[in-house]
Amino acid sequence: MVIPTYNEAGNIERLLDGIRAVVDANILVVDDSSPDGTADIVDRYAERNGKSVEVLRRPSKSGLGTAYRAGFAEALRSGDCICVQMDADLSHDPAYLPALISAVELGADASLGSRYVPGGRIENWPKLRLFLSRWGNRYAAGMLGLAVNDATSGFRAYSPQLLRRIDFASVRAEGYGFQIEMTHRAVRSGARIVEVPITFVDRVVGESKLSHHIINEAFGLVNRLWFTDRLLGRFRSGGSS
Ligand SMILES: Nc1nc2c(ncn2[C@@H]2O[C@H](COP(=O)(O)OP(=O)(O)OP(=O)(O)O)[C@@H](O)[C@H]2O)c(=O)[nH]1
Ligand SMILES: [Mg+2]
Repeated sequence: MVIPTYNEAGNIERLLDGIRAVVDANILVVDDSSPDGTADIVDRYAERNGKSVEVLRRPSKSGLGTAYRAGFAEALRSGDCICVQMDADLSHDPAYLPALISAVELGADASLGSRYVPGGRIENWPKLRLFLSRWGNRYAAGMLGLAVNDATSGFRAYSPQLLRRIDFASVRAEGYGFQIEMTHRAVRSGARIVEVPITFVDRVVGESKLSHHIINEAFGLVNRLWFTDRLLGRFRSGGSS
């Protein structure tokens, strides 16, 4: 399990307890020197609870995409394993982990915790935030032909074969863009993707890191991927499309 953190001191212990109550997994927290001491809290937690929890400390806040890449690379170094990602702010309920993981164990290449399939929900988001996320997802899926309902979800499981096949290390986007680009590469590689309905709860403790920059980056990325898809399509069809 790869969990990126920046200033999640008020959430991380509850999250680790929640995860360990439902799955037996190695947990890697990727922390960017959070000023609130998140990494030290994880280290103390690991001392009390054993070796299945570790923290990867990075020198400064470097964004979500680099945190996932570093985490997946570290996870795959220790061998082939299903890689799960989730936020540390308690928006993602560990109760969904068994469903996400077993979907991959049963043959899916990836499973997404989805807010936008029947049974999925969002609690406590302001209307503007809901609108942005819902229409952002529709735009990305429509433009790129993704055939998934929640391409920006940060709650996912990947098979090791898929992660290697899509060359995750070369994905450059951060934030929501990272999730979209990973989904795009997975779909283009012919991956079988399963969506598991989840109830997403807005964070109660700590601050959101969402910014205009992250939204602009995701929007620009979808347009860029749309354009390269068209170019590639032209080459493949001999310039006739
Ligand atoms: N290591 C690392 N983790 C980060 C960084 N930015 C965000 N995170 C973590 O990534 C997860 C998602 O970040 P959030 O701030 O919850 O962003 P979000 O979920 O897109 O937005 P909200 O729904 O408003 O909270 C959380 O666990 C954060 O602590 C970063 O630059 N580096
Ligand atoms: Mg969040």
